[in-house]
Amino acid sequence: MPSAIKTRSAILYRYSLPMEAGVVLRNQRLKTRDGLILCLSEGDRQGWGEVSPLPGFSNETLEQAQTDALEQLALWLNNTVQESSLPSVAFGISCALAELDGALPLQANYHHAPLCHGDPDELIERLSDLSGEKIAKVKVGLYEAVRDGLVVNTLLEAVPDLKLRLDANRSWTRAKADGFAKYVNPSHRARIEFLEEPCKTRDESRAFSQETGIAIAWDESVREADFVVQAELGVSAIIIKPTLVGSLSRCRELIEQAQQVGLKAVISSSIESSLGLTQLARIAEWMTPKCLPGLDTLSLMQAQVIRQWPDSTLPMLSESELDVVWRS
Ligand code: OSB
Ligand code: MG
Repeated sequence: MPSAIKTRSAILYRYSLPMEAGVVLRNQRLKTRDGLILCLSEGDRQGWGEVSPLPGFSNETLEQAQTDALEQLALWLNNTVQESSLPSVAFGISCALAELDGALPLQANYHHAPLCHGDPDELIERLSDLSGEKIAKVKVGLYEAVRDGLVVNTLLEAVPDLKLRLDANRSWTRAKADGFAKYVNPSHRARIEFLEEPCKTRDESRAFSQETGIAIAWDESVREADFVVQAELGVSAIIIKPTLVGSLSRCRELIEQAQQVGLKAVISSSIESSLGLTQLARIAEWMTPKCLPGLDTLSLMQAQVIRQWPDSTLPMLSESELDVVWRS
């Protein structure tokens, strides 16, 4: 409809948010989280999306994402959308288009697995305020594997209805992973919903799981070229980080493949701003309604952007406080 084309407009914003001191990702300190926010308008409807490649995880840089996002916006204004090859751009544009079409439901799953970075007492405190299913996520592999094992054992002992998700980010050798497992009481192991990527290779992780009875999940592997979604002994879930995976339809495809073979699909954050994070909560409710998403990353930032995460008291940056990169 040519008349609809005339009413289209787009804005691209850029944000830079200070992070809490000490957020370290893959051995690099993240002092600020930088990203792009786009707003598509058509008639009186709007759709927003976030394009924030994550340093150390995304293959594209923010500069590359910005160049590509600008091309995509120009294409959209010309009514010739095509999916970007950069996952962060494909994700952000597809969210904005889905909002514009009313395809992304407003209902959201704001329950998420609280993230523990080391202090078990602080986690136990937070769990006591939690309503519903008690699932927490603990980052392991940062300190001694033995200490991680003791922390996990202590948590499972202290909170009888707790289930844990653990994440080692491929930091262990088989020997270290075994050192961890040794300290986790075998009768508690079934309450480890999964341990993400314990070892440096997938083969080592599979063998670890089969020999210890601790379920594992694929996260980094999902983004590797040779990865195939399949049922495997000891594997209980795949982690889906849409900013690293791509468009909503690509995410949907992975989720369906996982569900078909009996794997959980867990929507998870790549440290998006509150705008992207609230959309991930909506995507989780929409596409994985029975599964708690991994979205406990807002507290790593010192501000929110445009959309409020429920109950967050962080200050909010509005549109007028963001830098405009480009507007049509
Ligand atoms: O290791 O899974 C990770 C966030 C950014 C980059 C990598 C990771 C994460 C998270 C997100 O852990 C939180 C979650 O999955 O619960
Ligand atoms: Mg992970």
